[in-house]
Amino acid sequence: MFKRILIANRGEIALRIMRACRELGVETVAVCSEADRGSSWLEMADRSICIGPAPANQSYLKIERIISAAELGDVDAIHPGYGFLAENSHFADVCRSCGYEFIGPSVQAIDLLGDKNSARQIAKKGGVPTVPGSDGLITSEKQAKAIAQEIGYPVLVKASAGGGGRGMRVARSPEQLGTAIMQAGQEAEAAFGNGELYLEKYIEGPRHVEAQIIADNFGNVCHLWERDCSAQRRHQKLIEESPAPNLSVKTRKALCESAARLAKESGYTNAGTVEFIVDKDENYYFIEMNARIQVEHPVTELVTGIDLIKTQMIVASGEKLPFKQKDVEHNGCAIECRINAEDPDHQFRPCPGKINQMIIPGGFGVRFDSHVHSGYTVSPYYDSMVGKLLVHQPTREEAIACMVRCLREFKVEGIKTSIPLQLKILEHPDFIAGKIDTGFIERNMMK
Ligand code: MV4
Repeated sequence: MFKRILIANRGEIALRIMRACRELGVETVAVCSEADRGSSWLEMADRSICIGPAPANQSYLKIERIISAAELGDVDAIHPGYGFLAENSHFADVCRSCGYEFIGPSVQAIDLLGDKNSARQIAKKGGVPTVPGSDGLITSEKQAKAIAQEIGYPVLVKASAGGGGRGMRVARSPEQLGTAIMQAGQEAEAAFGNGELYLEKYIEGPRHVEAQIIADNFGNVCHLWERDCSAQRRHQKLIEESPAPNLSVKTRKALCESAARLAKESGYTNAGTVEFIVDKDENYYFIEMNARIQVEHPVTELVTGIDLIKTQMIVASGEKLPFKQKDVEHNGCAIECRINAEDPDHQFRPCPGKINQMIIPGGFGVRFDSHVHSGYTVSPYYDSMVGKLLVHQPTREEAIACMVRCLREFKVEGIKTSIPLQLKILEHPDFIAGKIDTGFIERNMMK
């Protein structure tokens, strides 16, 4: 195991990693921006180093400064958390070239999966279901129209360099397809410097189901079952749960085994998430893979009893996975609400400011992963997520009841939060019935 690691992140996930390290006997070096200096989560590190001004591109995204801090702190490895540099293959490469293990997948795997078209090709090769569409990139409008004619409209034009909903255009007719290709291509070129596009049949109102996987450096790959993340608005997840409701055991098993196969096929190591969309008839299709630990990883920790951050550390330090697929259990139901500082009266825009008072719920099967407390000021410079409230109960019905109880118990004064919206979702008859797809929130909550 490592002696000391640097955490190239902030807030909730930095604290989560410090806690895991403390339990493993691994020392931690935290980095922070000037805006975060003095924050209480930094006190949980053995040492903290200020690496620059508040804007992330001058601190948390500045590779040279992070490497300087790693040298100063004399660490063995770097954990990137999520966001910031987590899926930057150049950063992973620099870390390893400088002699610091990057706690994540190989540079090759990040690049292979970061390109959505190549990820799709790998999935096909591994027999993982993909959405009907182009065999590779779109090379001309004429070719795209021929493919669309064959698979049928509506179709979705997607950027190879996209992901998380960026660089996508729906086309419902040949006329729209020309425009969609032009717009998606320009947007992708401007945002990613890569205008490559591919085509898929557009699946209307799908569920978003993702499978957690973890792999060691010896070819052992396990899936840790799935999470349903359909409760999102504008690609911001609000509620995640496991197991996915209203999904047959057969589909769940097949989807999760497909995810493990994709990881195996791509030579993937460390923790990752394979995203699928599931249609009304329970057909599931691979859409993309996230080469990082995700925000919602504790949902999986609760139902499997496996500490994902510790397991990341174990496999990154060159040890074998401490469990086999047959040992991975799935017990009960876990639900997570991402508590965001946002204003429901103004299109849910971020609502930074000082938390004057905060009362955190507790009780049986309740977990709150957060770096904030009464008196903490939520910075306008970073993500507006202030914490993740999780419950773990024997059944979904009990988990919903527990989460509703907790959300009502939660008191946050000084800033507005997503709590009222999450309460409304959890009390909606369709959510309670598990009838939820990616259009649910816009359809039911935005009136
Ligand atoms: C799709 C789709 C329908 N059909 N692909 C959005 C983000 C990116 N991960 C892929 N996304 C989608 N791809 C096909 N062929 C619908 C979405 C989609 C979506 C997917 C997952 C979670 C939320 C979503 C919200 C809107 C659209």
